[in-house]
Amino acid sequence: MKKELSDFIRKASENENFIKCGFSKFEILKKEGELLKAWLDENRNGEMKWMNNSFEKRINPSLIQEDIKSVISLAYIYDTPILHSEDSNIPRISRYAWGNRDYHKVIKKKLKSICSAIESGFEGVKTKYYIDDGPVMDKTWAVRSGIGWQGKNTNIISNEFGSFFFIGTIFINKELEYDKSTEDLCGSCMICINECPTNALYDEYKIDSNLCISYQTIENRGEIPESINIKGWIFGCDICQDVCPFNGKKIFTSDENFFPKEEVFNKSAFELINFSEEKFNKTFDGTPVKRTKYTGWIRNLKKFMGTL
Ligand code: B12
Repeated sequence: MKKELSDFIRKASENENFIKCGFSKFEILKKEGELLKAWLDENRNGEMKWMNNSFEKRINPSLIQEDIKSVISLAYIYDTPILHSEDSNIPRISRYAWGNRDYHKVIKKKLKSICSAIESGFEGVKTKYYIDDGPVMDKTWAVRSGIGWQGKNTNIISNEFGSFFFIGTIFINKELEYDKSTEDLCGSCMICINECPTNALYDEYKIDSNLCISYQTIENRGEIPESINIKGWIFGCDICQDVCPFNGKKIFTSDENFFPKEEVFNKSAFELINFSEEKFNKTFDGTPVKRTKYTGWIRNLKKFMGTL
């Protein structure tokens, strides 16, 4: 059953175009939990207080589903060969968010289809799936499942595919053929740390969200501190991934959902700031950019234009 089920899941994930699928044994995340607690105690999560509130579930998913035996981690590439304009007057939206559809929706549908196939193919199997939408440590499980290692920029990096991929997580009540964790290949490289313009990567493998351009332009609901230069980014930031040597592999998605939205791609700040609230809502409906709301959109563009 173990082999048959594992093979079935690998095949189902391939059918949904995940580039990697790995399995790990379910355990309470003791060591990672301590690191997460230290991070939260130092307020490195900024105003993302939902991370404190769900701490116990994050380190012990059996509080979400009682009988978990294994964790399935899946990687879905979102990188495309399209490049941002080199013109520094053109604002940038990060690659994961510049497309036509929100990854939560796209990936959720795929995870749902995999889970339905597993549950109808094997009696007594129960699953629960997440894609950055629950109290789950997606990266920790991905490391344990052999998807990649956690790099110094804190993202999960695969030697074969780089790091421009989303991570889906499935909990399952059966044992599987577990994968080995992969070796950390960051070595003595410090490029991401040296290139982060706000020093958000305050130490190797450690990030302070308060200083991260991604946090400031997406999650922060208040003003962006004067001391933070958003370096041309108006939603998210890709600098620590763009400079990573493992991202030169040119492995791209063919999923249309993640190609840039024409109406906004490489458009001037003047054009973008003139969007009415109605136009903003219509343009970004069903995309990650909606998360910052119209007020965040205008705030980020004003900051970009130096008028904030
Ligand atoms: C909160 C959050 C953020 C926050 C905090 C970022 C962070 N690094 O945690 C902010 C808003 C800044 C953010 C930004 C981004 N995010 Co985000 N985010 C999350 C979220 C919801 C939780 C992550 C979490 O638990 N953080 C808690 C802290 C404690 O974790 P950590 O930084 O990994 O810290 C660990 C290390 O420091 C480690 N550690 C400490 N010392 C040492 C020493 C060594 C040697 C090692 C190996 C480790 C280690 O211990 C800590 C605990 O495990 C996840 C989705 C999820 N549910 O998991 C997505 C997620 C991490 N984000 C994702 C993405 C794509 C991004 C962005 C690229 C988006 C963008 N372009 O703007 C940026 C990347 C910025 C960056 N360098 O991390 C993807 C990452 C995919 C991948 N390949 O890794 C995820 C997994 C979503 C998904 N399911 O696909 N994000």
